[in-house]
Amino acid sequence: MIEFAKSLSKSLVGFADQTRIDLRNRRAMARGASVIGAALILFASFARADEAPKIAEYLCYRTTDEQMKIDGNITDVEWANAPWTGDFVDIVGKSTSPKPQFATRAKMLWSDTTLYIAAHLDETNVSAKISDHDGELYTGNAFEVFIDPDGDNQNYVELEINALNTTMDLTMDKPYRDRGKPDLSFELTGMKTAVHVEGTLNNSNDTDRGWDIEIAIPFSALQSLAKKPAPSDQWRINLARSEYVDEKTSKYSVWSPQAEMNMHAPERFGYVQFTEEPPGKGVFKPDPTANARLALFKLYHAQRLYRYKNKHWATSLKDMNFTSDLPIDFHGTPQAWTASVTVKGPKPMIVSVDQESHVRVQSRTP
Ligand SMILES: [Ca+2]
Ligand SMILES: [Ca+2]
Ligand SMILES: [Ca+2]
Repeated sequence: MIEFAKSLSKSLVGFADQTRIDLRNRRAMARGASVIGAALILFASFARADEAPKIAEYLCYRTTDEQMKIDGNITDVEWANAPWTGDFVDIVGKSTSPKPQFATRAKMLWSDTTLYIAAHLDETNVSAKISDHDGELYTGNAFEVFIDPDGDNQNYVELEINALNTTMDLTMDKPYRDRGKPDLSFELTGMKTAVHVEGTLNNSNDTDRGWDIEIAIPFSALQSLAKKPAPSDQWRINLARSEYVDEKTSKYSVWSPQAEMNMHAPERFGYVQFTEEPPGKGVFKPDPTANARLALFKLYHAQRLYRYKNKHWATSLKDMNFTSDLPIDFHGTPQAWTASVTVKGPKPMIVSVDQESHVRVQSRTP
């Protein structure tokens, strides 16, 4: 069995390195139930445990215009002071990963009421088919936004938009790998979106330049997930683009590298820090729990590999041959486990993760 797992692991990691997502697999992933999908995600993540690329960071400045016009024009004065993200990278984000075929970059702004997102996607053949809201947008080229405001890996939003300005929005109670379920009935109420095509839509007889997207998400639409942000708060957000390279196969490029072929690993979403500083003057403050989270998710993936081989969770770190630079407090039974790391500093905290990748941060009483 272990030999089989090893050879499967090898072939799946090889496959995952191509960072292509077969349509059939995407459908299964959307339903959250594919055995191959689960194994592939498992091994892809295991392969990168020690060499995960850096999680992206962004300073989100306030807009001076409380009523930004959402018309798809992202070159106007409102957006001038918002910095571009770097060009999106391959979803796995290894130094050896291929460069995405087309460049993608994005900007974000905020106001008292609203999170604004702009994106530019280079594209030689802008196309979109689905026109019904909450339709299967993943069957075509799309831009995607993932938002986990409180960074607990549970109860996060996925938004997809195509070049017809069709949207699909849903919440996940937890990631698919943890048996989470999508809730398509969730609506980003009051959201405004617009798309501007630089070229011709659904006409492959010419060469297009790309498409621009402008999105305004009212914080009130996220009230079931989070309070609206205060200055210096950080939310976990990722931005992604799926691009079909043939009829059945899409490739992902992302703002924050996911380190595996799986968008539904919220611990890899980027850090967006809301600031009131004037444009260009803000300072990004690294998350004090970041190293604890990295150590705990390395353990989480080791546990998943252990369970794959043994059909139950490990009950000690020794069972997994797991070592860590940070001292980890571990409690587990074959059915459930939790692990925590104490973060020292002026405000000591205990960061924990459990078998459903639920992250909790508590202040430690002295
Ligand atoms: Ca959450
Ligand atoms: Ca919906
Ligand atoms: Ca065209």
